[in-house]
Parts: sequence; C-alpha cells; structure tokens
Amino acid sequence: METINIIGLGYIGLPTALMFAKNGLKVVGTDYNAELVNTLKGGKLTFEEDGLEELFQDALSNGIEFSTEYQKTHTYILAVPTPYIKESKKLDPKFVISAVNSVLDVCEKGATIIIESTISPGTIDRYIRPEIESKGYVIGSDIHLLHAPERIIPGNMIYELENNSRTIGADNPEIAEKIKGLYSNFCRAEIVVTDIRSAEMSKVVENTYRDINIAFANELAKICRTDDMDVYEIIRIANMHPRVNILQPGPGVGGHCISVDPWFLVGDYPDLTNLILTARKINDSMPRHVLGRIRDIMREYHIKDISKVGLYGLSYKENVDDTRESPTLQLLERMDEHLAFGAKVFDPFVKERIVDHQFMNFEDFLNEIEILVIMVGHNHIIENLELIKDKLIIDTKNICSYEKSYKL
Ligand code: SAJ
Repeated sequence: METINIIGLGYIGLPTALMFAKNGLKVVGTDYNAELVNTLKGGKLTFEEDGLEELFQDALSNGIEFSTEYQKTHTYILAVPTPYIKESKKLDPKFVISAVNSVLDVCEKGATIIIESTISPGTIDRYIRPEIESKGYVIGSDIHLLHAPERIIPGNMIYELENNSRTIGADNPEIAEKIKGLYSNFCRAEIVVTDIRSAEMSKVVENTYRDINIAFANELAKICRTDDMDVYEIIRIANMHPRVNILQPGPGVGGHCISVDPWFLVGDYPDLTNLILTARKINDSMPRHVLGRIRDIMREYHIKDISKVGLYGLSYKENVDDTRESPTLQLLERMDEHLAFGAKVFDPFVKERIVDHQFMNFEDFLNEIEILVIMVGHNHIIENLELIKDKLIIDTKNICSYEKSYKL
C-alpha cells in the first residue's frame, strides 16, 4: 500500500492524518518540529480535542508513523500554517512554498500535492505554480496540484471531519476524482469538485461570512449598551423570524481562521472590501469594549486596583486550549497600552503559563479577585457557577444571571 505523507501536524494535519490511518491507510505524519514529533512518537497528544485520544489510539494500532523527514511517495497533503503579514494584511505563503520544495526534493514522478492550508485566492497561481515550474517540473504530468481546504471546527473536529462536506479544487477532473476517492475513506458527506481558484475563494468566503455575521451581533451589543436594551433578548426574538439567524456577541473574535482570512481579501482588494474591513474593525474593537465595561464596573463599585480583576478564559473560544489571537490576549494588550498591569488570569484548558499573573488553580484565582470577567464560556465555568455567585461579574458570554452580573 502506498504511503500518504501528511505535512504539518498541527490542529488540522494531525486529526486528518489520524483519520486516514484509522481508516486503514498507510500514513506518515511529518513535521519539522522534532519535539512535537517525539511527543507523538511517545504516544502523547500535542493538543486537547474531544475524541482525539481515541482516534490517536486507533491510528497507532493501525501503524501510523511520525517523522521529521518527508517521505518518498505519490501523495502529499500539506497542512502547514499560512500566517498573514501584519502590515500589508496579505498572506505569507513561505511555509507552503518551503513544504512544496521539500516535497519536490523527495517525491516520485507524477506525485500529487494536496494543499489543505487556507490560502488567499490566487495563491496557487501566483506563488506555487511558478515555484514548481521554476524547478523544471511540468504541472499536470510530473506533479499534480490540488487545493482541498479544510472546514473542521475546533471543539467538534472529529465529528466534522467525517460529516462535513468538502471541496476539492483541481486542474484535472480525473485526478480530482482520484483524490475525492481518497477523502471518501473517511468523509461521509458530499465532496464537491471544482477548479483551484474557486476552492481557494470559497474557503476564505466562508470564514469572512461568519466574521461579518459575528460583527453584526457585536455592533448590536454596542448599540444596546448605549441605550440599556437587552441584546440577547432582541436577538432571540429576531431569530424567531424564519429568515433571520443572528449570531452571538462576544468579547471579540479569535482563532487562526475567522480573524485572519478576511484580511486576505482586504489585502488583495482594498478598494472593494468596505463591508469586510468594517466587520474586522468591529470585531477587533470588542476587547476595548470589554475594557470599557471593566472601567464602568470598577467606577461604580469604587474599585481602584486592577489586580482585583480576574479574566476567566485565555483560549479563543469555549472548550479548546488554542489561544491564537484570543480576545483575552487582545484585551491584555489593550490593558498594557493603558498601563493597567496586574489583572489576574485563569483558564482550565491552558496548562502552561503564557501570561503574567496567570493562575493554575481556579479557587486560588477566585480568592484574589473582586471582579470576574467571563471571557470564554467553557463548560468548566458553567458547571462551577455556584463558586462565583458572590463576585461582581462581567459576563461577556451571557452564561449567568446573578444580580451582580453585568453583560457586554
Ligand atoms: N464567536 C462569536 N460569536 C458567535 C460565534 C463565534 O463571538 O456567535 C467567536 C468565537 O468565540 C471565536 C471566533 O468567533 O473567538 C471564531 O470561532 P468559531 O467557532 O466561529 O470558528 P473557528 O475559528 O473555531 O472555526 C472556523 C469555522 N468556520 C466557519 O464556521 C465558517 C471552521 O468551520 C473552519 O474550519 C475554521 O474556521 C478554519 O480553520 O478556517
């Protein structure tokens, strides 16, 4: 059986590799981070996710291997990071380019490279094709290139890997069908075949759609705050309309997807992206809005010492340990700019100390603070509401209704 070599063993690459292995394919997962590879080889996972441990065990018993080396084979799936350049807001394709080059160094003639990483529309034409061609390879015969963007949501990844529809973008329908067959090993939903540019664009559009819709909810929260209306009640009622489905406001938008992908469109089409840019700005303004709420409550209760404020949650959303672009980190940055140092922080999912004044024990954390700011609605806090009932609470996730809890 031919090996599938999955490159990049992060939040997307690892579960994907495990899923292929569980379904009987021969898989080698490759990552340049030797420590990560050794951890996996040692039988330990590198992040937490519902159902991941079980999947890992199944994949191990089916012989999945991990390595820092690219394998000589016919099929490569790239799930490497695609950061954006802060100043220009454009995608930085350097990790994809270097992964493609490493594949070219070892692959069989006629190999297929499937890029799963999110890329801005046009990246394959602009950067990847020229890179491959500059090395003397003919795309379509020496190398086949596809884009199969992932769609899984952290917190429900394993279910979504099997049950979400997928998109395969390819130049050649025959190769597309072959790769569709490959993903059908675990994907039970429809797999749509299209061209590469449509696959690139549809992925970025999906995340931009969600960003805009969250921004609408956040703008409503701000409007309602100025005139003392209950935004949750208003959204609840509006959503009873058969064609209205407003999302929930919150302390901001984090994660490596929704807060990043819309910038690719803004970076590439600055004159055409007013709505998208405004939505990004609204969502990015939410941590500042939370800071304003903290100031309101501190004033009202004559609390002067910021170290009496505790931020609950460091991850970018509930029940995950991923802290990338998290609203809490954004809020701490804002506090820093205002020389407001010393707020306490706790997150039951984040086991390493990544910020100052971070507590590892929930009760110790509660003992030190007067104002609790709920930034993330982990199940942990929902199950422990009893412990916080005597605190002043700023509840940005609408999970408790104590007399002294204040909304966004
Ligand atoms: N959020 C709100 N209000 C809401 C929903 C979410 O404020 O009503 C916030 C969350 O708290 C979080 C951020 O938005 O900070 C993003 O969370 P999310 O759960 O909406 O999405 P992600 O970033 O975890 O995953 C998204 C998904 N995309 C879409 O739903 C269109 C997922 O399917 C993609 O695979 C993923 O991006 C990705 O990797 O691109």
